[in-house]
Amino acid sequence: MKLVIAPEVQAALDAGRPVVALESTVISHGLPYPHNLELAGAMEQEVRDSGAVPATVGIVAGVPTVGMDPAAIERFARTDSHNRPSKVSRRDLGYVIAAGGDGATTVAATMALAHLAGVQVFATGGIGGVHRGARESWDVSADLTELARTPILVVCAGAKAILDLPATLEYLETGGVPVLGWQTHEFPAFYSTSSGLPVAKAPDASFVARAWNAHRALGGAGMLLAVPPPAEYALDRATVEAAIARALQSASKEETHGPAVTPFLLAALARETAGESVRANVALLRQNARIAAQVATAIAHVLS
Ligand code: PSU
Ligand code: MN
Repeated sequence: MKLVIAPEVQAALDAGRPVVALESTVISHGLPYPHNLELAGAMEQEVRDSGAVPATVGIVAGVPTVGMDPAAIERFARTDSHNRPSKVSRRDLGYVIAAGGDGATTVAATMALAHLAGVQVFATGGIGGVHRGARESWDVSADLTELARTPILVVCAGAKAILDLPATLEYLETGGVPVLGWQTHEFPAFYSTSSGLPVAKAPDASFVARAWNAHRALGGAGMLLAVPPPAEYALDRATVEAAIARALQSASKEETHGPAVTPFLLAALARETAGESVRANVALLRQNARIAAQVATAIAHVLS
């Protein structure tokens, strides 16, 4: 299988300099155009400004790519319902590569490709998790099983608020996936800072680097660093919950299933909150890119 690693990314990896992977599903399915295109550029810039090299990951015309070029990123962003790269989770990688199409990688698929390239740190918004009603639907994101098997440190704002957060944390514990809170004892709820669920607190990037290295030395795989959204953009938890309840209702009315559920709910939530959820999403993604670069830098220092 051919794997393309951008020359700048390869050079950084060879020299032991920090690299941060970024996913492409959030570009093609997570945010509306043009917010998604601006965001993709802004995340790469945040990583650079903090001294690391960004590597946006996706399947470009059938080729798994770590470090997509601006033209490919723009193609993934300029989409509508008739023309959209497929959403590629771990199970879909082989198919999309064989078919030769464009594929936007989820957290799970991005982790798989980033690890293959030798990248250790990855910044995203919210991971997938256990869906509400999973007892009936069995809808548990492959992001969770990937975290249990692939050694990547994922910097996120927790799991998407549309999920069952307590069940998601239970699942991560079962998989041996550490969940650290960035300067907080509370698991963030993506759009809002508080979920009421406790996690272990990481005070700074060098602490995260040491915890990561110890976890890896002990045979652990994935790890989560959960960063609360910036306070000035965070939404009130009760408002978000009410909007989610309405979004879930329309999802069940329209009988949305499978991979379509997450994009459907995110779009419904954007409508329900008059775009406030999109502003919060963009702000937290940029912040996560910045903190991921600091952590990748700390890991590179500990190793050298
Ligand atoms: N969080 C967001 N926007 C997104 C996603 C997460 O704010 O678009 C994407 C990520 O790529 C994540 C995926 O891996 O949704 C999870 O989808 P599913 O629940 O179908 O596994
Ligand atoms: Mn799912």
